[in-house]
Formats: sequence, C-alpha cells, structure tokens
Amino acid sequence: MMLFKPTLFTTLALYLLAITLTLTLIPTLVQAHTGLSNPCGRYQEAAGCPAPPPGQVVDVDINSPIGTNLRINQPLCKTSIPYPFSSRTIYKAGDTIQTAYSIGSAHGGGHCQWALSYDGEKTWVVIKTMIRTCLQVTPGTETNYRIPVLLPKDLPSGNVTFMWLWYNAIGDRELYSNCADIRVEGSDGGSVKGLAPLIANYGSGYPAFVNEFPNATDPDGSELFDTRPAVTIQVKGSGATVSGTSSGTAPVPTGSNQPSFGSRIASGSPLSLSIAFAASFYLFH
Ligand SMILES: *[C@@H]1O[C@H](CO)[C@@H](O)[C@H](O)[C@H]1NC(C)=O
Ligand SMILES: *[C@@H]1O[C@H](CO)[C@@H](O)[C@H](O)[C@H]1NC(C)=O
Ligand SMILES: [Cu+2]
Repeated sequence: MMLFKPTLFTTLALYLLAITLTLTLIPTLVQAHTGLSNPCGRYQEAAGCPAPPPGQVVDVDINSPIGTNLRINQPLCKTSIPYPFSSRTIYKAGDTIQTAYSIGSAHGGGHCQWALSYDGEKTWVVIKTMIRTCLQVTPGTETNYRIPVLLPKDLPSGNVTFMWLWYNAIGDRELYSNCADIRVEGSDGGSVKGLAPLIANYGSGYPAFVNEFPNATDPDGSELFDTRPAVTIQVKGSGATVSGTSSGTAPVPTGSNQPSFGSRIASGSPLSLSIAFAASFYLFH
C-alpha cells in the first residue's frame, strides 16, 4: 500500500505551503528597524533577557513594526502572552527606567509614547510622550542611546505591562510596539490618571495617520496627540484582583482590513501557517 501518492492536490498544497513559508520568513531577513531592548521587550533575544514562556519562541524579528497604515500584522506589544511572573523586572514607583533600543534603522527618529497597563493590556495610560526627537540618534552611538522614562512616584503596586510605541519620521508609515513585563512596587492600590495612547498608522480601523516628516518644517501629525482621551486606571489594593477602568473612549478598530485573527496570532506563528495550510487544503481538495 502506498502511503503518499503525489496528486495534483498534494502538489499544489505543498507548493502553496512553500510560498507561505517563504513569505513568512522574509521579514526575518530584514534586520533593520528598531525594538525595545531594556527593559526586555517580550521574547527579545538580547543577553540578560528571560527565555520566552512555555510554548513561545524567541522573536528573531523583535525590531519589526506591528503594522502600517495599510494593515495590521501583529497586536499591540507584538504578542499578548507575557513573560512568566518570576522573570518580571522590579521597579519602584518614582524610579526612572533608562530605556534602551536595538537600533537597526532609526528612520530619522520620530514620535514615541510609553504607556502602562495594569489589566493585561486592556487599558493603557501614557506616562511619557516624545514628539519628533525620539530615536534621533547620532550614527555610531546606537548602543549607548538611552531614553529616561520616569515611573510616577504615586504608582500603585502591580504586575504591569510597559509598552513602547513609535511613529518613524522617514519611510513606510509604520507603527512599532514592544512590551516589557515589569513589577511595580508602590502604593497599596490607587489610581493612575493620564491619556490613552495615540494609535495611528495601524490598518484602516484607526483613522489617525502620521505622515512622513523628514524635514523640520514638515507637518508631523503632532496635533493628533492632543486628541488622546483621558484615562483613569483604578487599582485595588492588598492582593485583590487588579482591574483597570477607562473613563475615556479608546479608539476601536472598525476598518474592513482588520483581520479577525490578526490581533491574536503573530504572523509566522505555527498557527497562522496551519491556517494557511488548512486554507490550501480547502481550496484544492
Ligand atoms: C503579581 O502576580 C503574582 C502572580 O500571579 C501575584 O502573586 C502577585 O500578587 C501579583 N502582584 C500584585 C502586586 O498584584
Ligand atoms: C526634505 O528632506 C529630504 C531628505 O531627507 C530632502 O531630499 C528634501 O529636499 C527635503 N525637502 C525640503 C522641502 O526641504
Ligand atoms: Cu524599519
């Protein structure tokens, strides 16, 4: 009995799988762009960063954007599965985090936001915004480049997601996002007030668009940052479950190019490959 007999179907399915694999692997060949390296962006391969949680793999593409103005490739943070509790970096409220970046290409710098979530990335509050000057790094000094981000001194204790967002000044209209899993030691419960992050250049569901601004006089979309709604996060004290509430209206994606599974499954994951393979089975069977 023959176990594998090539047919038109299997040939076409394997061919499609090969194309899918190729397309999936192409981004990993592009080592430019920039990612968050301190505190460790999730699944970053840098020395001193924890191993990915069980079932996850090192993100060899940590520097790549999560989307462009045309499409969403990955969720905010790139992955929604945090590092294990035991590997979180501990900071005290009032500490300044000297953030560092794995800079392949800084694309002329741009706008950055840093935000915190206490509720597993449902609610975000921005703690620092830099317009234009973020990642404007002198060539040759990339490894020493640091941006200080102050954790407000009245922050409540909690298991916190620390997110970095970047709109590059030059090049394709991209959104970059990496997240670090940290633990804040501060007050026992309390609230964090601020603004929700501006989400732009991330598929058509987010209408905000930040155009290129290579020159000092170019419009840079900085006025969009003034439209960010106010947010208050309430954190319960003493071991109670942490919860976040938003008093502002968070931007909700409504666009037709928001892939239904795009916000959950990183491109290149085995699951997206198996979806592609299942699709090829469906098409050619
Ligand atoms: C953080 O998470 C761990 C593990 O789930 C939990 O034991 C701890 O109480 C949490 N810390 C805070 C401050 O919520
Ligand atoms: C803007 O900058 C680019 C290079 O980044 C340059 O080629 C172009 O001439 C500049 N445009 C103006 C109007 O200054
Ligand atoms: Cu890039």
